[in-house]
Amino acid sequence: MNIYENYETVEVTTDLLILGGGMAACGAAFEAAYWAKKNNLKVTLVDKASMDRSGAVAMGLSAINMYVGLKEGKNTLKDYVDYVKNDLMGIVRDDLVANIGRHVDSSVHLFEKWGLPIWKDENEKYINEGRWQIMIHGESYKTIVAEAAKNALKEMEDNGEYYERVFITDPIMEGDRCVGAVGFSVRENKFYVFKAKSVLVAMGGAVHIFRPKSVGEGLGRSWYPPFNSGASAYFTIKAGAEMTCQEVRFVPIRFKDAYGPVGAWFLLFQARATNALGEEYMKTRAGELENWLPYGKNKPIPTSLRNHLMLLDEAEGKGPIYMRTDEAIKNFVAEIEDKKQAARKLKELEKEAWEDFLDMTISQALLWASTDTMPEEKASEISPCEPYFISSHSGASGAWMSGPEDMAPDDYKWGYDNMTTVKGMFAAGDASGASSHKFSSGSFTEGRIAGKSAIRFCVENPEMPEISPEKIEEMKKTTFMPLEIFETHKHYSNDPDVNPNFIKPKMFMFRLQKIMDEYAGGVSKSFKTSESLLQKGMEYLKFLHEDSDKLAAQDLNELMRCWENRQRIWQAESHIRTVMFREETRWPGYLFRTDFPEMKEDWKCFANCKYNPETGEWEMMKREIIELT
Ligand code: SFD
Ligand code: AMP
Repeated sequence: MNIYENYETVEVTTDLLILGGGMAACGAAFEAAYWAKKNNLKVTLVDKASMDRSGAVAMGLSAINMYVGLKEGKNTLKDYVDYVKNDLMGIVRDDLVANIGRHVDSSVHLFEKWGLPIWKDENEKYINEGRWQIMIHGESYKTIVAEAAKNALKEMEDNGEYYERVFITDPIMEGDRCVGAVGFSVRENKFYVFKAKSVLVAMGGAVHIFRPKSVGEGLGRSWYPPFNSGASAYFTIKAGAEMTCQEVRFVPIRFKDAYGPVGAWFLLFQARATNALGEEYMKTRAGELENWLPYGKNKPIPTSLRNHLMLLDEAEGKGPIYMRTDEAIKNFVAEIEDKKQAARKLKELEKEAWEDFLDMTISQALLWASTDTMPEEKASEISPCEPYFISSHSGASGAWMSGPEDMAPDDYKWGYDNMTTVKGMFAAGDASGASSHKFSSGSFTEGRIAGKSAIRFCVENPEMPEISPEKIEEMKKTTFMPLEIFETHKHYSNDPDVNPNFIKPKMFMFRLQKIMDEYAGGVSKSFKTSESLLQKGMEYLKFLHEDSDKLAAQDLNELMRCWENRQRIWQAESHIRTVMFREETRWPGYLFRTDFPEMKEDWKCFANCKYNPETGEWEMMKREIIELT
């Protein structure tokens, strides 16, 4: 049986290939369209889902978390770089953060022009949630941004196009250059071969690598979107790109079970978080911050340290931990003497509290409704989530990037802005590392930077690379192998999910999550691990790698699930390897090395890794931190 022969091969030749349709990809398409038109070049975007509602912003958002306010004089670029650096305990690329920071405000102004409602005060000024965050009515945020990106491509006529519901699997390499990607339609019997002069990776971060807290009937619920499954990390690692900060996972504190974000409560509503005894761990445990200097004494206290203090309370059995929504709302109203005015303010706050979740985490509003929770009357539990890989929030994992020409130190640049160490391959958003706190607006902005730069690469490298047809045929076979395996063995047992000849993707995912949870410091281990646990985890991961050749798919949807898991294990492996390499604890509330429980000066550096596609070997390396003055 040769199932793959039933799938039509569709060849697409383009100049710039953008992978993903999220915030970074939309920014890339918007900007690249402008520069491509000037040079008569073609731009093609490919998303596994539908751009209107794909990626992390699918449900919408309630704030734009990166707005510097440079022109208004709200903050300086240095303020922003210092803030990000402190939050990541010193481990960031100043040049990348500053490059996004100096352009991000203009992206936000574009969003507003395209119709995104941003909260304004009586003087028409944006209303801030915190110093860097501005409030939006953002249920339709992604639809608005996607429309602008699609319009930019449509205006290019034959030179602009986007493919939706096409899942990207592997990079096409010719020598040391990335010259395209292959993938398959999740709806039609089609295999896609995209040939390009430059490729921009923006397929988001990774979820469901660690066992989630949501199991049983809640399975699938997570803070970050379950559809982002490590495609960016897989693609860049497999192409041989140097990766950075693969150990820096993000453990967000969220409203328990429905994963509602906490930012608006801490910053806008000024709520306190307390334990079951009513103690405020940020105060009672302040002494612990002395162990994490200089970061522990700076404001705001880094995210991983805030987590750490909460985890210490939990470890002593002082939970549940509560977000004191009731107290916060009452405090606002208590200051108002006029009763009518106070009632009006109460209604307004109630509305804002519900909108915060209806804008971006609808399930949290549903959980409140189903548990009779009126936030103005009853506090809600908060707790740490399972770890995610997302470099655009308070994590940092991703590809090691060439920095901006006019700012980056020599060691940080090797050609084009936002090019990875692989020729012709660019990255942005969650795909690029060491430039945290870019969020939705910064990811879009970084996409713009990378898109412009990737077009310049096409102009300066105009030859269309040759791709061997044999290689493509081999990739096609590999892509559809899970369907072949299922068809070959399906009659061996009477349950399509249980068969000694293959493994279904869901079972495979459970195995991966068990390994990561128990050996790499997941939720059940309170985010703690050690060399010996990691070694054991690597041993099991090796078996899992072998078993990935036996993944089986009953239909196209399951084929996608197979590939999602194939991609996840590469993110998992690079994580374990880098956690093992960094012999210290630097982000204690994300990951605690019990064998190296302290932060060390000689580890104030990047921990990078690189997979060699020729030999199959990994190389681990330290890279110096060079700060901008
Ligand atoms: O408060 C393939 N984020 C927030 N950012 C803000 O600015 N404000 C907020 O209020 C935010 N909050 C928030 C946020 C995220 C989530 C999930 C929630 C709440 C619930 C963060 C931003 O959303 C995030 O920084 C950006 O979206 C990152 O952009 P990008 O482009 O790196 O990732 P993406 O948007 O998720 O897009 C990924 C795309 O890749 C596609 N894809 N395509 C083809 N083949 C494959 N194999 C693919 N795999 C994935 C996806 O479909 C998608 O199009 S708060 O909580 O922090
Ligand atoms: P979150 O809802 O946790 O994703 O946070 C949204 C934004 O608020 C991000 O920029 C966070 O870094 C920031 N944030 C959340 N909680 C706090 C806090 N307690 N102190 C300072 N900043 C915070």
